[in-house]
Amino acid sequence: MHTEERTFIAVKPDGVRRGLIGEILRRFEAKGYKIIGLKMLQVTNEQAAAHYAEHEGKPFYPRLIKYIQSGPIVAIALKGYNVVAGARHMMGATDPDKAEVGTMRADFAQVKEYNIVHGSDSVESAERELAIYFRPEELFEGAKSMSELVVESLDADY
Ligand code: IDP
Ligand code: MG
Repeated sequence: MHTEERTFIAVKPDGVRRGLIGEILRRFEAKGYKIIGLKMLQVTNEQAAAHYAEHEGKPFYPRLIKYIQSGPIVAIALKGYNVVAGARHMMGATDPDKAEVGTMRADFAQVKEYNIVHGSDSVESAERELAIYFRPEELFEGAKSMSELVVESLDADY
């Protein structure tokens, strides 16, 4: 049986600064993924360390931590079929010069230090990262789609 996944996306500080919040949200919405959580926030030291724990000790780690805290991010929780891999496909490779044209990183970024958007790399990472940035009650899993509401309104007994 196919099940829907959840993933964690962030418009990184350079994406926010560049005015790309709407464009990034637009692309994911147009794909058909459901936005179940959304907020702008300043990443704390604790959140940055937890988010990028796998990169601790790498040469670029100190700059990465500074970058993700260099301004507000927009945290996005998405839900959909195969959304973890699908969203990363839409974002493109880490290095914008290697990303396929048409992906967000290829279209809007130049270097991997400033690649505008983050997306979880597995279902396990997604659940871990969602918990860093969202409380359970901030994720609106059960929100009905417009088509469900339309059918309900047509079936209303009045
Ligand atoms: P991903 O974001 O495509 O999953 P990761 O390898 O998980 O890529 O790296 C996390 C983030 O760290 C990247 O998005 C990028 O901002 C930064 N980064 C990765 N590799 C380098 C590097 O070699 N130099 C500078 N920054 C890097
Ligand atoms: Mg990664």
